[in-house]
Amino acid sequence: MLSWSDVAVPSLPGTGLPLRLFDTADRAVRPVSPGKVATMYVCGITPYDATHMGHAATYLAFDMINRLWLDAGHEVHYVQNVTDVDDPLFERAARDGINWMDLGESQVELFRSDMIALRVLPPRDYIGAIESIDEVIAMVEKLLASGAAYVVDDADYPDVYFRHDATEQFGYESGYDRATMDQFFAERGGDPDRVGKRDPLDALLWRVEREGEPSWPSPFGAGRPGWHIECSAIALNRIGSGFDVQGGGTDLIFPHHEYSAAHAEAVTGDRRFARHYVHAGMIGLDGVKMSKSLGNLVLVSKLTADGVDPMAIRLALLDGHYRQDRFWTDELLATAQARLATWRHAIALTQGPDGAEVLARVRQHLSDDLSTQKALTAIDGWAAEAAAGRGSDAAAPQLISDAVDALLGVRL
Ligand code: 5CA
Ligand code: ZN
Repeated sequence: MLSWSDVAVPSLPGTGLPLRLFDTADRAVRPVSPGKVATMYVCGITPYDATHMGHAATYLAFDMINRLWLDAGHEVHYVQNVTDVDDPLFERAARDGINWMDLGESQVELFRSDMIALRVLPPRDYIGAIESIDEVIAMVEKLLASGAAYVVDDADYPDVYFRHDATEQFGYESGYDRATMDQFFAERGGDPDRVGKRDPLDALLWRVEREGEPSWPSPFGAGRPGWHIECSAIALNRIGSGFDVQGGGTDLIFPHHEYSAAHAEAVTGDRRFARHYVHAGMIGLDGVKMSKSLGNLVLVSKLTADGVDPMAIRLALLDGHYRQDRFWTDELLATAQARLATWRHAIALTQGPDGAEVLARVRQHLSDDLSTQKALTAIDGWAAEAAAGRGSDAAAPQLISDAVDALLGVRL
């Protein structure tokens, strides 16, 4: 699938600091230690509705990681999927009387334009579920051959399921107990009551064709992939087992990332699919999580169509810690708009306080589990001083402008 167009990143003097991030599996902030090429897989959208502030916040968090790696001298191999075959697409398309593939394509196109507006760096590989069906089939074959998967006892619909306990370490990513797993499995796309499964927590790998649903041929019957195996296959085939960061929102901790990891680990025999599991908090509106299924959405495209500067949206979303659940409010946007104007005024001045010192502090805050708010405050301090006529560093306005662009993704 076509990724979106590249975004220019100014180079900065010196190099960035090694990044430390909270790892969901280890439940601690610890160093990410990539090699020359840093590798990241972030779960992409299910394209049945446009980009809302929750999606935007999550992709911005991972864009920050991408930018910090580049600043620290790494090359970044970033992979993202698009879940372009799934029930919500069929339901929305049927409701609106359109073709589900056309719906997917149009929403992916809208997502791309929103990402470009927000200056999110594009993934190197942007891969649809439809494009990866052969990869999924190859993995399911391996899982069946090793006994990690089985065909349910159902003559009409012999779907293929994954034995959740196929690997010894299952459950390490979320750290949840069985009761919590059962609850989230049921709430987030699982089918605990499916007749013929050996255990309620076993997860769908291949769903054989049902009347009126799309299907692709496979050795285990025409059908379509389950959800978790899509991300296992796409990541494994591009950045391999033991890649640096697996990302998404906290709603993907379980079951999605637990099973993506377990499917891959059952195939490779490795104990850890990703070295860091990183999750962004949920963005809500008026007290509830923003979600396509609830329909309480603030869309990036709606705000930009109303004339809101996408850089203000970006600043608003960075004005909060990425791991914190938080709310989108008009006040948050107004604060960001004022901040953007203040910064733009300051970088248009002919001099200001020492820019290199501010850059060092911004790098330090961001490398500490993406402390974006502290980074914004550091820039605020510089801008206030510059506006007050203090400081005589003539190179500072350009340096700050470049640092804000390269590290925060905000073009002033
Ligand atoms: N296609 C799957 C992942 S393979 C999926 O979850 N798609 S999605 O469109 O529902 O979500 C895309 C990304 O946005 C996921 O990482 C999800 O965790 C994140 N997300 C969804 N809603 C919110 C929200 N309200 N706040 C923050 N992030 C959110
Ligand atoms: Zn995913």
